[in-house]
Amino acid sequence: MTSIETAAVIGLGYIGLPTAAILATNGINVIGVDVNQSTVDAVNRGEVPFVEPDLGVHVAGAVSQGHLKATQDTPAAQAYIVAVPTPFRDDRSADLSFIEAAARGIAPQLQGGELIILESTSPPRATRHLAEYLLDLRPDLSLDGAGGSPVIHVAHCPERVLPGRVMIELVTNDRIVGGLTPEAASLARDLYAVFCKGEILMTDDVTAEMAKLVENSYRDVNIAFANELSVISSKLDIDVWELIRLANHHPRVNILNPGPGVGGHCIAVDPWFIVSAAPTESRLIKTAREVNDAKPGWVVSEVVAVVESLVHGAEVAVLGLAFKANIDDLRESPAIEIAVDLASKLTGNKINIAEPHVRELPSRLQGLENVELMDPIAAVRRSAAVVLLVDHEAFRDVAVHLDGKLLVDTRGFFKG
Ligand code: SAJ
Repeated sequence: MTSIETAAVIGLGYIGLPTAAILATNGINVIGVDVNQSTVDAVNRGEVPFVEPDLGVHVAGAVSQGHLKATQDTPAAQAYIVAVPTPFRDDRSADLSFIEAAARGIAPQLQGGELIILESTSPPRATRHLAEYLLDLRPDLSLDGAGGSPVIHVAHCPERVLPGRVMIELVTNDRIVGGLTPEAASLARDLYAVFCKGEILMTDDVTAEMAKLVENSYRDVNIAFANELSVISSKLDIDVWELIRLANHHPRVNILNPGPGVGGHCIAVDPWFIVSAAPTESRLIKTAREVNDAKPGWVVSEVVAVVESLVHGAEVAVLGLAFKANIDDLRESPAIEIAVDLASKLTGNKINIAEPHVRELPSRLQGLENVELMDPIAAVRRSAAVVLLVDHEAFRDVAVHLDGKLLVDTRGFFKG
């Protein structure tokens, strides 16, 4: 049983808001903190500023019961959960400035006894950095009570939920809790046990940080294998989907799906944190990143070759901009890279983009003369070539309109 009654969640994004909502619907008084006033206002109205199944019901319920409210200012609380972005810099090292900004908000509120959990995906030793940063701001506190000083408890608890299934996986996934001290790990375990029905596994902070990075790198390496097979298969003129389907009949083979590249803010980012921490040793992990990052460029050259075989001025349908199926998240999306590149390479062709999960084109595609957002069937009907970039269910309906058109199906969507 946790003794924590009040928790502040710093960062109300794709992870922070679901975590705040699930804690609140399980009886914890939660104050969500975000720098963005429109996010704060939306949450206080019981609304969710992005698409995630079932999250709206949780937020609306928690706000109406008075268990969840949002503010721009970090309040006093017994626990702080930091769920802010950790992007990478140009040199691919992690940018911890959002974590430091969160710490500057928390530090003045600390009295001793608080639990501070870093949830953001972080490079090795980021949790230690957060603790040291807090203690620099508050030298009257300590991690071990040395000299009778009040203690703060610092832990890392990486999130591992899959966008699109967040509200289910928050409850059912196992969780890793890494404490700077065993007591910090126990306190964090007790807090997550309020809503987590999976196993809660305790370790130290750096192992917890690495576990999260390793999970996403494992997936990245396996997707890179599939993507490499798709390029090899194209060269050998064989169907990669059939190849993988056949190979996967082996009881110990499970090849993932090739695609237009790896997107999202996790799998395409996290492996770099490992590479940055151990550059000489991370050879496979680095190569996998490079293979996946090269895939959008390869798709563009395939599409350009197809379009060159068509009559001059033929229109091209591009289906999907999101980073994966059935979500509205366009961050780090290879589909956008491809669409932008096609628009600049195929200036004599109209690019008809369909993305049923957004109402307007992202800024990088706005104002381009040869690009228009339209509904999927209209896009396909007008076009001589069709490029499927995202396997949104909403695109099933276009299958009957593909006859006579040249198809570049980067996901094998129309095979299934
Ligand atoms: N993809 C492929 N082929 C595949 C699987 C995925 O090309 O066979 C592509 C997707 O289209 C997408 C990208 O990879 O562009 C990533 O998609 P994903 O569904 O594999 O993963 P994410 O980024 O949505 O979420 C991942 C998850 N990590 C793992 O599955 C190991 C999730 O559990 C993590 O919580 C999340 O990263 C995170 O926040 O780190």
